[in-house]
Amino acid sequence: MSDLLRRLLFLPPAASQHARDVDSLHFFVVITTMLAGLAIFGTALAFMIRYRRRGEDDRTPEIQPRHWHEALFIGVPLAFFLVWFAIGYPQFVESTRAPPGAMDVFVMGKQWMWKFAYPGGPSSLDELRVPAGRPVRLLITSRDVIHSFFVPDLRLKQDALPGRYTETWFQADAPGRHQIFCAEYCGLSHSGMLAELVVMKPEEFDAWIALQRRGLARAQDAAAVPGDLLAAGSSLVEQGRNVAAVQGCLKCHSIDGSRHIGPTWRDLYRRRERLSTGAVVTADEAYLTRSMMDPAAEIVDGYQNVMPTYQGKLTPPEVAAVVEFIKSLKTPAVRAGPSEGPVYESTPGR
Ligand code: HEC
Ligand SMILES: [Cu+2]
Repeated sequence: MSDLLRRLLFLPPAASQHARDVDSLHFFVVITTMLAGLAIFGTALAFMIRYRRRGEDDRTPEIQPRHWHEALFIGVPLAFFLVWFAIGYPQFVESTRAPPGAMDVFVMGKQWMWKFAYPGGPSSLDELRVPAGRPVRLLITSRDVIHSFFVPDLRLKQDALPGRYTETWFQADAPGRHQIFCAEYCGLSHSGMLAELVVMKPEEFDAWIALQRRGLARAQDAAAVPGDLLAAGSSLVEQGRNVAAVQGCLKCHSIDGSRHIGPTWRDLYRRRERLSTGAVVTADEAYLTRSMMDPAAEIVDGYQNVMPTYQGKLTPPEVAAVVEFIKSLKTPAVRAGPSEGPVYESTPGR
């Protein structure tokens, strides 16, 4: 049934549960509006015949609709709307909250390509590799204009905004390849801003990312170019540490838990932070980015509004690196040594 509808509506294959849920909602909306449209059309046709003018002196009497007519006209569409909302809203909420343990991938759009950075530092251009059957959280930003990350097969579309992070997540069903588009007109080669999502068997993905990390380590040993804050080869966390040191963040922020001119970065990530307005926010990626771009907008309770803005001073990749650095400053819970195999940055508390 849904396969038939999918073909009738020219929809691409659905590569995740989320895609199937979106399709169900889509089919439901299309079918109910078609039925309602047909019913209105049918009624109009029946009335045309039944109440046609039968003679020269045939006059229509004035008709006043009854109250229950009015109630029906308002109530039925409203009921439909509420049903759509009841199906659609939970889907929307689910699509914005990655499950705990999702693997984080940083996505950066730029004219006219997509760059992906994986946990531990490896990155790739115009090709996003992910394991099948595991949740992947995308932290999306742009380094120039607004782009939009769009994977039709996953029914996934999220804007990429300069100086800000947006997030979304997905879990692909099975190994395969899917087209990625930019869905926000962004300049001359917008239509060529293509990338590919490669869903791999989980074992193959683990092997691939391990290989990438080893390659990185070797490149690091071969000495990174001094002076380049985002030296190719160093991990995001390392890059973030450099950026923070060079930009002078560490003059005001400590990383050891002690209070300085600004709050410490130790255990800052996902901390519940009380603001001077009394509001409490969770220090997630979006908050950390805002804190650098527009520090005056949210002042941490008990601190002065003295932090300068870094809008325009930090490039989006540098911001991503600092965010990763801050995220790495977690006091470890009791944990036995470095574990074997891939370690995914997880998102506790979600
Ligand atoms: C002149 C001192 C100073 C410098 C330099 C500075 N900050 Fe801050 N920062 C502060 C103060 C004070 C606050 C708390 C008040 C506020 O929220 O604006 C703060 C708040 C923050 C917060 C929110 C912290 C929290 O606990 O919620 C982040 C994140 C942050 N800064 C990042 C940075 C980064 C990244 C840099 C360097 C690129 C930097 N800061 C440079 C003084 C500074
Ligand atoms: Cu674009």
